[in-house]
Amino acid sequence: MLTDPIAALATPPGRSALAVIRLTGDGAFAVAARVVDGFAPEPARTARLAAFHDAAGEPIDRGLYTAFPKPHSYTGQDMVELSCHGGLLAPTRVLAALHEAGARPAAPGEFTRRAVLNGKLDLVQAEAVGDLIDAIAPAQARAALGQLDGGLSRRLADLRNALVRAEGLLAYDIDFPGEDDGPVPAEQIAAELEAVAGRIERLLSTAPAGERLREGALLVLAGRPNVGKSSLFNSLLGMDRALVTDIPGTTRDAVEAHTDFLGWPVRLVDTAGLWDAPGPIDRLGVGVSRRYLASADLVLVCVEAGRAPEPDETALAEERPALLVRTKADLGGDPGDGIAVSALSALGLDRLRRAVAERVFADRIALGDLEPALGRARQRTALACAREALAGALDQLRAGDAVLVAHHVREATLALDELIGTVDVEEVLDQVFASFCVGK
Ligand SMILES: Nc1nc2c(ncn2[C@@H]2O[C@H](COP(=O)(O)OP(=O)(O)O)[C@@H](O)[C@H]2O)c(=O)[nH]1
Ligand SMILES: [Mg+2]
Repeated sequence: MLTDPIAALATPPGRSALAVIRLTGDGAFAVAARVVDGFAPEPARTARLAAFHDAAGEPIDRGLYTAFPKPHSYTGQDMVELSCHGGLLAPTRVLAALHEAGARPAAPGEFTRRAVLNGKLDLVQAEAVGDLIDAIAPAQARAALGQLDGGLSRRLADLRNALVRAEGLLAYDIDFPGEDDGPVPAEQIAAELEAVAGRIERLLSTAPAGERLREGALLVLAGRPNVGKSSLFNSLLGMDRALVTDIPGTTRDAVEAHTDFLGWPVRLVDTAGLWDAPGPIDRLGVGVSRRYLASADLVLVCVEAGRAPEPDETALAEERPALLVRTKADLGGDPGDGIAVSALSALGLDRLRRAVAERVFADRIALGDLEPALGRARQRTALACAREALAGALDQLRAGDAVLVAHHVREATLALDELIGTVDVEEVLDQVFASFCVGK
């Protein structure tokens, strides 16, 4: 159990009005008392103004501190939050003073990890904390908040309870075959297991949309040189990221940028295109384009308005999820059935954004904001594991081997336990918290 006192900066380093430092663990209040003048843990959860000083008594800053006696804190342990002035010096010195006073530097995600270990959050909620911090689009933040509120956790807990109930029925069947009530009919157990398997299947079906939402949909701009891909890329981002010239083949490498379309997260990629690669570097660029195209959630096939798409362009639009975009519409060419846009006049950009969002997030939009979805491979893998185990249980039920049925149901329960984090699996925790920042 992680209980020793730790301290870390909870806000990003650099020039700012304020900075927040967190301190938690056994003895956190004693550590705080060595740095904060007149420190007292009571009244709890009440901000108070105090002077902060180092071990030698040298004043560092004046700021607010709030004490959270356990278990009513983020980590479930005694905790203190100090806010001091921002900038390079004050936060670093307050933190150094806390370290000198007996707290060690926190590891990435260690505060949230302790919250999980103390039952304040489950692992799925802890992942949501990370997702909320990393969110760049409102739809991502909404999904993360729903998960933090327990939207997904409650579903998983219901599934787990149903499995434990089935385990109970099975134990009854095995242990007390001679009881008056008789063993539980196999059909009843099969019906319960099938119901759980069906619910797991439905959750699993949310994974593609959920992962696309968490990671951002991959949109790849493709088309002949000079059709205006880089210009469109820049206009959609609202800044000049990619080079634009009238020289064909200007873009050779792929340029990727995150943004949101009407609140939905996208990763927009400008590529060299697929055609006319005169030199070796251009050909490399074409190779990169192909790899991006292969993993794209949607390809924006760009063809100038007024020019009929060539057969290869039509083929590109047809062989994968794609949208036909007619560029340079300000020049007056006929856009046909594609979406007419102009990077120059911004014509059609919002229509394009809407069409893309509605297309790539159709599943998620249909599901509604409040329905939980699986956003991470870890969640998908664990549920797939539970699904396999349940399929095994149903097979054994048909074969009439109650002991093996119970074994497989237990496996399914364990997969859910690992997912929720009710069993202390060190590697799982390491994996989840590796990407966290130190103050979280
Ligand atoms: N009139 C007009 N010209 C454009 C538009 N978009 C791009 N261009 C011009 O077309 C040329 C090629 O643009 P670029 O974005 O580099 O095309 P790419 O090779 O497909 O990336 C440049 O001279 C741009 O100024 C547009 O919407 N309208
Ligand atoms: Mg270009």
